[in-house]
Order: sequence, then C-alpha cells, then structure tokens
Amino acid sequence: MTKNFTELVFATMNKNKLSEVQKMLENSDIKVYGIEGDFNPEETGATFEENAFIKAFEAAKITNLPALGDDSGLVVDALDGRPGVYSSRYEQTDEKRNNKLLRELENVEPGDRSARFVCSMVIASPDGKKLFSTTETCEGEIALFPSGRHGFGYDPVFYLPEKNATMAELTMEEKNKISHRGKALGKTVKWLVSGRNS
Ligand code: ITT
Repeated sequence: MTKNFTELVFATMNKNKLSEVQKMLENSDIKVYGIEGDFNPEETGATFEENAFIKAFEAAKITNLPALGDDSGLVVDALDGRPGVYSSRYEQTDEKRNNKLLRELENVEPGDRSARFVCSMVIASPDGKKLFSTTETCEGEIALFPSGRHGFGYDPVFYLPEKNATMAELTMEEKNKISHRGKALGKTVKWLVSGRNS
C-alpha cells in the first residue's frame, strides 16, 4: 500500500474528536471521514497506542480503507496515572467524570495536581499493518473547580498555567494549537504528506 493517500476513515464515535480533526485539516487536501453506524470495538489494550491500533484496524477491516484510530485520555500524577486508558470508562458522563475527579483530588494541594492529556494516533491498513503511530501529550493541572464552555470531556477541569485558563476556556482553534490531539495530528499529517510528489 502506498502512503500517499488523501482519504482516511477516522475510527471514532466521538463527534468532538472528529470535528477537531476535520477543523485542523480543513485547509489541507486530506479528507477525513467519520464512520457510519455503531462502532465500538473492545478497548482491551494496556496502552493508548494499543487501543488506538485496535480501533484503527477494526475500522480499516470494515471499510477496506486505511483508518486512523485515536485513543486519548487524562493521566493524573496524584492518582498514579489514573484514569489513563480508562478515561472514558471512569464514569458514565462528562459531568460525572469531572465531578468524580474533583472529589478524588479534594485533599490534594494546588502544587500537587499535575496531569497530562495523552493522545495516540495510529493508522492501520485493512490487512492489519500498523502503518504509522505517534503519541503526544499536553501538560497541565487539575483545576479546583470546572470552568469554560468550549471543548469536551475533561477540558473544563484541565488548567493550563501558561494560558491562565482551562482547556474549555480556549476556542477550538486555540486548543488545537497546543493540545495532545493537535500535536499528534501534526505528526500524522507530516507522515501522510511526506513522500507525495516524490
Ligand atoms: P472513541 O473511542 O470512539 O474514539 P471515546 O470518547 O470513547 O471515543 P477514548 O476511548 O479515546 O474516546 O476516551 C477518551 C476519554 O478521554 C473520553 O472520556 C474523553 O472525553 C477524554 N478526552 C480525550 N480527549 C480529550 C480532550 O481533548 N479534551 C477533554 N477530554 C478528552
């Protein structure tokens, strides 16, 4: 398979992830399609990268096209790395997840609330080859209370000291410039376009 493809299926059911990635690629000649119907492969991997591959390979098999998988989440140092790969399974809704996180950190001092968003992106082929993989992070802290209306997931409780704002207080454009997903997609696009015209 050549890597000079311009169309990719994005192996996600998360509409927020899809719109962030489509926004980042709107001025490029790479088209990213969502996946139709129900898509919920079991995320049995021990790492973000393993789960990203599981999603990418499953979507590639279904569509017979190269597919991009994104597995991402929040790693909190004071919780020994939790929720980590279990970020989406930590609670049932974004609001419950954020409240649980703030409760778990109730007695943790502001200086000890370091955390990072992690995003692994993997491109897999329909025959199960891992064509590309990258893992990127965005460093921050868990805020004392939620703030902001943009973004999704843990964004309202993820505080960025250098911006003096939570991720949810940034616009999508601002978030995409610094986020784990923005950085991972930057590397992915670089790989996708390298080799074109050569
Ligand atoms: P897919 O598996 O279908 O892609 P998902 O939402 O279940 O969708 P993950 O398994 O990768 O995705 O779980 C990611 C969890 O981490 C989920 O709870 C998200 O809300 C959260 N998360 C990921 N990226 C985030 C971001 O940029 N901002 C805030 N929360 C994020």
